[in-house]
Amino acid sequence: MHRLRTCAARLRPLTASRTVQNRSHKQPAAPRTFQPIRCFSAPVAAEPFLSGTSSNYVEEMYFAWLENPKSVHKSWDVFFRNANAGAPPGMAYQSPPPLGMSLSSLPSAQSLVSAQPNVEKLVEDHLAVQSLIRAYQIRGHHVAQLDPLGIMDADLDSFVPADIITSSDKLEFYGLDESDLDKVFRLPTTTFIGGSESALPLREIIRRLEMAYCQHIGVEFMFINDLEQCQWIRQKFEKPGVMQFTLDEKRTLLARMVRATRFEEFLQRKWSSEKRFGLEGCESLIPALKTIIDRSSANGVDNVIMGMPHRGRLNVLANVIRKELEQIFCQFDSKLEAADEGSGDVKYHLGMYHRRINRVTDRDITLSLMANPSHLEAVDPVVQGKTKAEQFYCGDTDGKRVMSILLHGDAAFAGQGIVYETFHLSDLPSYTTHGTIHVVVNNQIGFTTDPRMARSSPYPTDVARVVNAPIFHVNADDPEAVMYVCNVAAEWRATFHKDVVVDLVGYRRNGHNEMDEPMFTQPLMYKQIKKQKPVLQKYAERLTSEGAVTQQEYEEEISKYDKICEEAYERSKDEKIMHIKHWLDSPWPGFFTLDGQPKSMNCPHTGLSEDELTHIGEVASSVPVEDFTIHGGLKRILKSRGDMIKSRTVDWALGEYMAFGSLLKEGINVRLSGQDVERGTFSHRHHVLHDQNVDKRTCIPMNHLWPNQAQYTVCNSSLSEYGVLGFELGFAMASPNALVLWEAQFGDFHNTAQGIIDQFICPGQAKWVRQNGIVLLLPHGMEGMGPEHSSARPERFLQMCNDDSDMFPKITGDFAMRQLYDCNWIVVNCSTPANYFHVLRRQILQPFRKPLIIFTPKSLLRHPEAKSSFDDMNSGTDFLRLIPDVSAASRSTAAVKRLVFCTGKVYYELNRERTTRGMEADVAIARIEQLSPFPFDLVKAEVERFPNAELVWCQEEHKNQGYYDYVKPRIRTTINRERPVWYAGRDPAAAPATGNKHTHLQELKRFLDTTFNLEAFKGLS
Ligand SMILES: Cc1ncc(C[n+]2csc(CCOP(=O)(O)OP(=O)(O)O)c2C)c(N)n1
Ligand SMILES: [Mg+2]
Repeated sequence: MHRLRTCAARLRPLTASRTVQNRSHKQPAAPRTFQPIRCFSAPVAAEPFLSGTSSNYVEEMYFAWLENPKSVHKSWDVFFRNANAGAPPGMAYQSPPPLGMSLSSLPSAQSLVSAQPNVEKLVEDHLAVQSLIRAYQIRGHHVAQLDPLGIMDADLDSFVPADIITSSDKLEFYGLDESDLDKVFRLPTTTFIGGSESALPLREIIRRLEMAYCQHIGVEFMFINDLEQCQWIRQKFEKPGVMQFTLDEKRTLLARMVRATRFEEFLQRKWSSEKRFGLEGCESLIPALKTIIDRSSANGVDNVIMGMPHRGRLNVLANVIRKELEQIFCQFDSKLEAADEGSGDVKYHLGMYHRRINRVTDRDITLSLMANPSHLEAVDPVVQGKTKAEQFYCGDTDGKRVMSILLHGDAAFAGQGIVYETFHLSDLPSYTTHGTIHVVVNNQIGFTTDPRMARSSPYPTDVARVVNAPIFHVNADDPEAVMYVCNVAAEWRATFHKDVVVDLVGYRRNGHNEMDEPMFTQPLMYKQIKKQKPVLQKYAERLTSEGAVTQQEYEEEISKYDKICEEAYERSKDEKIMHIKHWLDSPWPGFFTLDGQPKSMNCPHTGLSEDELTHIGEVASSVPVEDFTIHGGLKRILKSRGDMIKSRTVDWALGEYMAFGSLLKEGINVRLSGQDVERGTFSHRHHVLHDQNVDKRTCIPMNHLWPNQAQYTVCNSSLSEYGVLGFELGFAMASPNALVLWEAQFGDFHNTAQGIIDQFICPGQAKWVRQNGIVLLLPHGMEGMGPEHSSARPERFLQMCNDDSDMFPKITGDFAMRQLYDCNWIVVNCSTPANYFHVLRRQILQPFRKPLIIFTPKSLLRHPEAKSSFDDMNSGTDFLRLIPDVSAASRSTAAVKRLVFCTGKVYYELNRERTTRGMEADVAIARIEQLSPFPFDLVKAEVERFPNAELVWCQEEHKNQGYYDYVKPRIRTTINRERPVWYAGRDPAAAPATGNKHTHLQELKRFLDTTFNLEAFKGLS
């Protein structure tokens, strides 16, 4: 039950006997008088050896000394004794005694301390008061009244910390008693409760601390290891009178509460049986967000990007982003037809983008809410990536113009690891958005699960402590307190550009959704909720009793908004067609036609002129800055690059260089992010050179290619996949004119980012009509490296492709482009550097955006045959979706007995084996480089070239993995199912690869045998 609160005015008197008994053994019976004395903070600051950061250390030592003088070094003991005894500045410090000498042999210390015995007691009492103040600053939030229901404690614990003064006997903890309550104490510089006073009676000190830290706001900040930031927060919450609002502010707040509340009531009245995940019980979220936005706008922010879960989303769309109400209401009409292609999404997932004038600041502001899946918190890194990109494009290097707001549910915030991953991006140079304001809609429940079963941390917000973000818990039934903390949060972000959390502690008036019965599982909580007066009513009563509004004004405000809703409802009936594109969170102005179509269905050739290739190659082989010493090994690598360029050849790394470098020339920004991407996990890339003699001096030659080129960002990420891939996806969302790539360290690690792949990348366009050109580079290949370092799981990506395996498509002139346009993503496995180069360039030169999944090789990075000539990259050349056989088999195609289709690096193993066995005339090998969308036309042509050949699909992966299940039905469709497609590859298996090198080689030998044994499939059909 609600904790019984006490404040200084109600402190219980101590009994005389206890007072005497408890104090007598601790204190000399000296008379106590109050007189100005040296307090710790001021004189210590005057000590010559103390400055800046050392004061934190001194503080620690000091508190340790207070608890037990023996716990610190003797020199500190002497110092604190002398300081307390009134030694003048500069005199308190004594050199440490030589080893072995006892404290008693230090005459000066002894004489100072013993000279003023009463002062010591005074100092102790002052220090006790300082400790008490500090206790409230650290632990006051544990006793703040945060739960509007008064049932639970927001920190899951009804324990009152021993050092918080809830009754006068608690004073004993500090060696104080009731008689000290009216004594005046000097206030330390680490508190602002005095306002203009520098000393206060203890009773008043406690009362003010209670007011600052134990009412409807609980502030958690003392873990922040920055004194300036702590002082800033203390000031915001401790200064007397900080929580005062003008009449206008109160009336605006009431009007916002009216809108928030009546919106939900309206939906409930009209569509009582529809799910909407209403905000009832936490309606103050709406004024909270509006306050944050108003204040941030006043501070110069003109673009706010938001991400949020289901709870209250429609309300936020209506009352914060200001989506037209009829557009929201028509979503409830089940007869509404979808006008757009794609599957669409439920109404509480859709995004939104709106540019408007902020009425409070009269400044332009763009608000967008990102579309998101049901997967709670998955949108967090996406919002951050999009925010970073918007900052990048407008040159907002310190986040003064663009900011993000993330909303969370209490259970999800505590439970989902992506929250932690996202926090860890917050201060990394290439990922920071310079401070995010997090708002937790803490209704103290997650579906049917109580907080005690949902988290092990006291608060749902504890995860934020890892990045030193202050956390402001606030009782959501006190709208003014909510508004206050939101103002402080916005100011914090504008001042320090760091994350901050507002924890809105409310309740959930209905079940998880409006159809759900909460009494099954939370009977007592819901009995209390039924009795709970709605926050709007409480606040209206408060303002009317204060005389801030009249009852009539309040009622008029309600009927005004109800009328707005009714009129919009009438208009919504005219909406016959639902356009998801009206719910776009990231429009790309100018990229499409006005109808949202690509401007053409052509892609220019992706090849480059000889000069461009040579120039990029030369920069890639050089150190383009003066006096820069690179590692000897790297010198050799650059030299061999130079040699390749002279012989008009590229390897994998150079192919990539050519693609990036040429796009930069064309004004396309390129961003490559992932673990260890700068050097490349396999040490092949070396995009960032490190001076061997000057710490942290680096050079990115890619940024020295052309005058006025676009920017190349290459950044090693934190060790996260889910967070970083989400971030890059968000970055890619902001503009179509950037090549954004995320590379997994080994391809299989992408599966810890599965939610981003399954929920955003694969179906994003279908759900939200929003294109995205992100590129995933997934190292893949069976190299005997064991189960976790072999497979990027092509089968999973292919299984999620939306092309039809059973339909042979109509082959028209623009078939290849149309196919790309229609697919949900592109999956390739290139076998040559030239093709890798082309597919990267095509990604930008094609007139629309699709996610591109590239399985990248490991052994081919240095394979002597995996090189391409400039001839394959010159002007007029293009990406090859299929590389036909070019061996002797192609000279006498009718005689060829077997046509082997494959993809990726296994081609080189097959080719070598064919040569070894002398079977060039018998076996043709064709490489399918673009797996999806499937090159039906080219496969058909290749099959027709070898009319008498058996068809085999060869892969190095296990049969139930890799490409077989995807490719086989499509080849069969291509050949009208007239002939079998045989399988040569590893047997089905549970793990992607063996950990045993010998087994690996055995398996390789076995499937190569099958591939080249022309009898292998005889008699089978
Ligand atoms: C990643 C994920 N796991 C599970 C769910 C299913 N789910 C939907 S809402 C919900 C409870 C969320 O509780 P909370 O975060 O406190 O938000 P609230 O609904 O209380 O606002 C759950 C478990 C989900 N949507 N996403
Ligand atoms: Mg909840």
